Amino acid sequence: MLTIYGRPNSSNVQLVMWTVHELGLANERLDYGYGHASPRTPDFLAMNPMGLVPVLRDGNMLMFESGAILRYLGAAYGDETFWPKDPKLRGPLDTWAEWGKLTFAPAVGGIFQARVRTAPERQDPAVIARAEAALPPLAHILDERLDGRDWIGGDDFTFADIAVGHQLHRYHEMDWDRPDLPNLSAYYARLRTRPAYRDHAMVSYAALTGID
Ligand SMILES: N[C@@H](CCC(=O)N[C@@H](CS)C(=O)NCC(=O)O)C(=O)O
Repeated sequence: MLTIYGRPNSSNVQLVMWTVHELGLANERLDYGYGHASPRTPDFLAMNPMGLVPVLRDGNMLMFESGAILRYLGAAYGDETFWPKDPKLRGPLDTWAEWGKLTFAPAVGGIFQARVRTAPERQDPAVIARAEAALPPLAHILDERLDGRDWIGGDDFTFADIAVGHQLHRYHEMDWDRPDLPNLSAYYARLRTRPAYRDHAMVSYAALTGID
């Protein structure tokens, strides 16, 4: 039994919960983080000194950092398609997983922070404009990657789709000037056919609106 500590409206918790359910793993999720139990108590800090969610417990093992958790779950429980053992097959997928987590997700997060989390009276048009300028070039890169491919790697759904796709709900739901990108739209439609995505990555962020 896996235990995941983290609130369901955290995008990083969503990444982990989507993975766990995509792989069909027995789990329990405990509500920690903003609006829930504090992740800054000594007990929680002993699990993650950053005081952030998600944290994963698998038996006696503890992990934080959602990207590392995704890779652990893939290596421990994924099949050859989801997590290829051959480094030459996994390397290109991991390239996109890293890009999704370290480049694309922060750019989505920039708009999310500026437009959603920041209360209207504290929103700064210059910050919003900068955030909205940063994302379209990355979305075009993703759209090109998806040209002729159903999934990030090609024909099969893999861990890379989770690292890239977990932010696409916010990408499509936020009120911003989204570019018209047909491959990306079709990819998002494909993601939405997956029950684990619908249940764990398409979570309302209403409770985060205007909190900063
Ligand atoms: N790099 C970390 C970032 C974790 C992170 O920033 N978590 C946020 C939620 S997405 C958090 O814990 N916020 C404070 C809180 O909810 O109390 C990861 O990928 O796991």
